[in-house]
Amino acid sequence: PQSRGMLYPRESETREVRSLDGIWNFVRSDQTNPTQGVREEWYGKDLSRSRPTIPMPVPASYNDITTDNLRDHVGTVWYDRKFFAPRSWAVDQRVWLRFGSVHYEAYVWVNGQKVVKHEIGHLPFEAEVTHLLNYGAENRITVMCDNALIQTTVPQGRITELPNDDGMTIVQSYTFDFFNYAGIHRSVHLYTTPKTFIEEVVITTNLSKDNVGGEVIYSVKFNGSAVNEADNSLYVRAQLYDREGKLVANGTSDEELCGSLQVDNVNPWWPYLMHPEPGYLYQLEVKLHASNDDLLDVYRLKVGVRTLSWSNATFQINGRPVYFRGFGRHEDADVRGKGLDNALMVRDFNLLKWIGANAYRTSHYPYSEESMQFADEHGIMIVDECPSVDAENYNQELLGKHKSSLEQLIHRDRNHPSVVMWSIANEPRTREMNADSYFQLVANLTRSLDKTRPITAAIATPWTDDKAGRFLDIISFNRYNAWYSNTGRLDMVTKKVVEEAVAWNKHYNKPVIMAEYGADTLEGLHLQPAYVWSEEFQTEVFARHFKAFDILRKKGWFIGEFVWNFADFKTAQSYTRVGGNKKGVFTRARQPKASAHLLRKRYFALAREL
Ligand code: GCB
Repeated sequence: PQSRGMLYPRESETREVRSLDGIWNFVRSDQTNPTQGVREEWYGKDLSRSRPTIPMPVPASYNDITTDNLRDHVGTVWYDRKFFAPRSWAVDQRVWLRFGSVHYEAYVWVNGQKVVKHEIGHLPFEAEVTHLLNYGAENRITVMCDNALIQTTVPQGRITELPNDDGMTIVQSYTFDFFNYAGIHRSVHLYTTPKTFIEEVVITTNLSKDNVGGEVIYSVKFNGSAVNEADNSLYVRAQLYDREGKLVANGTSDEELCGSLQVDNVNPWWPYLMHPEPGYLYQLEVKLHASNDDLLDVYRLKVGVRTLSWSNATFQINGRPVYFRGFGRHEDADVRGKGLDNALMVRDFNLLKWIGANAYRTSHYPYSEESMQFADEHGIMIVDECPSVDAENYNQELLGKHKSSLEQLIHRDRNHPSVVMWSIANEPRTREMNADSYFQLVANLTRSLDKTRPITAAIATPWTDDKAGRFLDIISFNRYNAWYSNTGRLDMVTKKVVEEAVAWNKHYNKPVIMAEYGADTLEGLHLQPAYVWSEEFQTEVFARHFKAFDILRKKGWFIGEFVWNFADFKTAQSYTRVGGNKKGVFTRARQPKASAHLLRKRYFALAREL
């Protein structure tokens, strides 16, 4: 795993950022001959010289772009494009190539030279390319991407060879309930840093009891040698600016490049609707200096000052108990699949705010860095989930990758005030043999990487059989009363939800969240009395859950409700899915179903009350 570097690419007086987004050339490999491209060294020349290419947008999933069945392709695909490296970049600096995410596995070449390989989607990776570029000239970047999921990938899947009408074919299957979109999903950047540069910034924050005094603790790592050999005493100047751009604190680091800034009359970071000014962010300016005071590098990042605390009964932010009004979500849209789309992202946050939500879980994988920054700005709390979904058949290799995914996730997201909890898995098979030792190791690693946030996992195993909950700080459970169990029975919801939540709490003596509940709903289908798939039914299912939640809320330890799902989304084909999973409160085009209006009333009422 890459446990260093990876700061989000930002320009400054010492850094330049260039996007490589746009239309790339694309080739799908022959499914029965997946290693052909590597054997024939397609990365050695323009892809269009080895085969016919088609245009492919970056960022986007490739699956839904064409009119043939690229959607169900299994195995490798190839991308390439050309770009110029300006002459000015040749002098006295480094150049980095950074991918926001490629799903599932990526191999990258620049000018035919191997640069980096990365496995596990939804997470960024980068490599230095300073010595591979032709400056003042054209360069070529080639990416091979493999979407195959097997028993040792995160998430797991199975590849089988089956007879079809043409002979044999490769089939990808998986149990998780969202389409395995693939490709270059997020932006590709080239960026420069000085030779000696800021490689890592880690922020933690504190508040005095009365929330008036704030503290921003920073720790910086640099890479590269000091300017002259004898000079090993670099230092950092840190300056903190408020929203208006006024300097509110500044200081100089110790020789470990650590330090802390005190902020009087601090504006703490608060969740949406918990304070008149939610999502308050300061800007931290980090300047790396040589001992002769020469300015080496500058990096700026947004900082929210807040504290988290939790016990066996509550979860608190800045000393005030929080009740989560949220959603499970997906990065999913028509045509672009899981590709980063700013229009969609901004629309989604507008809808979250319209409906009064204060949180969502990044079910079932890390979401874009851009959306994490947006959540910071808008006071939306994030339950940050790693890409482990439906884990089973626990083995060492899987454990290693699962841990790596959490390490990479925490490394990427630890500075976001919006991230208030780590979710280490969704619906793992926790009754299986070895689930206890496996999750103990995963939870221990997570805690060793970040002690400032609690750990949860969304569990669907009945509490009587579960072997993972005892390693968590907060219990999240997923349950579909009146849908997967007692289908259609609206009269069998409220009591069951109350009973199950109480049982989880009794069993583990920890705070409890209902992390998923809901019903598939085809917008425009109206059936009275309520019948499954109708808007009436979804609305009734919600109303019955609200009754349960209101009973549970009085008990103190019940700390949140998350609807499944924010919006309709694409899944693999199955006879239970009509064009995908339709449990959205919004359609895939992001328009409200009837249930959205009911949920909005509830979320705003809860916000006023708490
Ligand atoms: C679940 C899963 C989620 C599914 C959902 C459903 O329990 O966590 O990924 O989409 O149920 O609708 O079946």
